[in-house]
Amino acid sequence: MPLDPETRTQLVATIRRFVDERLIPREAEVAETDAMPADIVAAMREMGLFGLSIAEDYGGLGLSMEEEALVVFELGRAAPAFRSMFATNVGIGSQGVAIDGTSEQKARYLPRLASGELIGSFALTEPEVGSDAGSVRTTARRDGDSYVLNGTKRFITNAPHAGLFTVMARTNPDIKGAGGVSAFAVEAGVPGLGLGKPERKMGQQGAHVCDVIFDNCRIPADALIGGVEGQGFKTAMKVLDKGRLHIAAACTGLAERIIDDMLAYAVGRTQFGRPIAEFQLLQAMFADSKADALAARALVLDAARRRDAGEDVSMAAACAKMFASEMVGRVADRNVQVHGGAGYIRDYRAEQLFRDARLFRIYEGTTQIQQTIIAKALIAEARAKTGQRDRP
Ligand code: COS
Repeated sequence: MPLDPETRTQLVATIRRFVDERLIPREAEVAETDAMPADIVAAMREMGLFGLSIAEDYGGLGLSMEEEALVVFELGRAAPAFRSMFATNVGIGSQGVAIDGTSEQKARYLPRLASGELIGSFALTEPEVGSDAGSVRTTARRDGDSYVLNGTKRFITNAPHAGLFTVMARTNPDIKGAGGVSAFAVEAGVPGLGLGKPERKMGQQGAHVCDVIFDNCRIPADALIGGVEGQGFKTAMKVLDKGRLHIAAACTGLAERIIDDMLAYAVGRTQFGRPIAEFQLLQAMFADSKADALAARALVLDAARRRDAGEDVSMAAACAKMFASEMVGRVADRNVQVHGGAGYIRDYRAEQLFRDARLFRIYEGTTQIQQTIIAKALIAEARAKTGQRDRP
């Protein structure tokens, strides 16, 4: 059920206040300590942020994609590590079960993911498998009432905190590509599941990433998401279609915040006897940044509404993710430039947000993968229109 306009406005305003009053003032502390304060996580739980996208029947807020985007525009204004804390529960760490899980799997996991009691993580990437997601090497061998998992997953966001992993593993070694992959809901703490040490990253301190290692890890057969083998790659792609819209919304929010920072600095800083905001070369940067952010907002909302209407938005989500992540990179770079020497100094936020924003062009599919998805869809459309076969 879509929220009525008044509730929606209130929700967005509440989140904006939370970001301004509770999150932005703690950015330096989180970046310094590389830890998320317990009181912030508790407040996020209380506000229902872990369950934004999970259906109300399972204790979530059950937001539509458009509503989620509006909320994430606001949340995206804080340093991205804050959003990362609950984002896997809203997106890639819950949606495998939410979209394709059996009713037992949904009942078992979604309420605890929605409340934030359980952190969900998405385990697709491997040391040898990144963009080529169909060539997963982790194996899941059926053995009676169990599957036995072997392999390593790499750079898994929130893995150090996770209680539940959505794991893509090959159940059919005879099918080399996507069709041999299945998705599993794997609980943390099962024997044979180990974690690597948290990685040291370029940015987003406070968000944690590590390897997940399966060494003869035995899980019950009913952990197979949806109960059907060979569907795991498609589950992952559906999860990522939604995830990419969420990321695009986060990029948009961050760009809008950075534009505010850029202007606040430029009206206060004087050179040549005038605020630097009065110089036209800088004004071009403000204008380009504003147009960039507005375009991303429009792109995200259009794709979100179309997803809510039941359309296939793979291509639109790829366009939104590609544009918004590249866009926030440009805006973050201009902000460093506007700040001049101060843009390179840790005590100002410009350099942190520049480093933080860099990840958006990489995870949940690089810009180059988004381009591939868009081009493939366009070529398929053109072939359908012209009646051309796939290959002459
Ligand atoms: N939704 C549902 N099904 C989808 C789909 C989608 N968005 N995209 C593809 N599929 C289906 C296809 O229809 C096809 O099904 P059939 O075999 O029944 O025809 C199957 O999945 C394989 O699709 P395809 O041949 O297009 O797969 P490719 O191996 O060419 O891979 C890309 C496509 C490159 C787009 C995919 O591997 C990808 O997204 N890679 C990036 C992964 C990523 O984002 N990694 C980041 C880590 S997660 S943080």
